[in-house]
Amino acid sequence: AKLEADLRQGWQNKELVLHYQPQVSSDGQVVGAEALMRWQHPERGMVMPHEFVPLAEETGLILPLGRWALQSACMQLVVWSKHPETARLSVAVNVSARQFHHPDFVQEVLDVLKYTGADPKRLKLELTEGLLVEDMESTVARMVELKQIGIGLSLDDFGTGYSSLSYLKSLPLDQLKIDQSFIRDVLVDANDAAIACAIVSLSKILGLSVIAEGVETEAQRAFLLSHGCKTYQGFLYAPPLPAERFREYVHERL
Ligand code: G
Ligand code: G
Ligand code: MN
Ligand code: NA
Repeated sequence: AKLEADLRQGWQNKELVLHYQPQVSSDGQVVGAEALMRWQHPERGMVMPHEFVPLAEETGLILPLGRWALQSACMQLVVWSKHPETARLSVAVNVSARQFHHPDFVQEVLDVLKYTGADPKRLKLELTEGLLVEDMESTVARMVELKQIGIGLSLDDFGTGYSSLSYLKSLPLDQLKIDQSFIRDVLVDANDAAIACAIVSLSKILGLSVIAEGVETEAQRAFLLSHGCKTYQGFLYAPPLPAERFREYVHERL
């Protein structure tokens, strides 16, 4: 209850910030970023999402927080669009089940795009498997609406949820995101390696792009590349960075 009151207060005091973690292609180019929320609490310090996102989901605070994250990320896209070095970057925003299934979600996305002037083609939404198995028919309809706006859809934490091949086939996705739990030991655990490779193959069969998250070493990256995964996110490149640091990072890599 204390944390909930603090979060409401922190939200009103504008203590929430978005950090951006680079997504990098096999030729070393930064192609985009995942936007990740942090809460800069005056006494607690930097509070990470696993400490407050579940609470925000339970209490419904995730609705205003999620809308704010979407809007901030879209404003960042507009800033990036004005500089040639960053104009081609995409941004991926995490979306909770409660947000996605809210009746006003699509309209809110449209409002944010209109208000910010962001290019929907540079915006990706990260959805989780759990969110998609709920009422398949209306979920697919909603995804189709988002796709028609031009937004990309990425399936986050892939492999950890209810992955069934039959439902994957019927979802209008653009990307699978290999969960970091399969990447961590990909070089030493044959099962993790097999799963990671299977996800890459599956993405090819389904005509989707694929990104590996939690890539920490050059050897992991080389293994993934040799198995056809050509986009990476993880500490090998950079942790989630404040917007200003992210901009510097992109400049340093040019
Ligand atoms: O940055 P970190 O690895 O601590 O983030 C952990 C998780 O918190 C992410 O994988 C994501 O599921 C969740 N998260 C971070 N930012 C957001 C956000 O803006 N919205 C939602 N719904 N979840 C987020
Ligand atoms: O959206 P998702 O729940 O997948 O959020 C990704 C989380 O993983 C973020 O909280 C981010 O800080 C964390 N993360 C990003 N890269 C790495 C990495 O290379 N290693 C580890 N252990 N965690 C990472
Ligand atoms: Mn994510
Ligand atoms: Na993830």
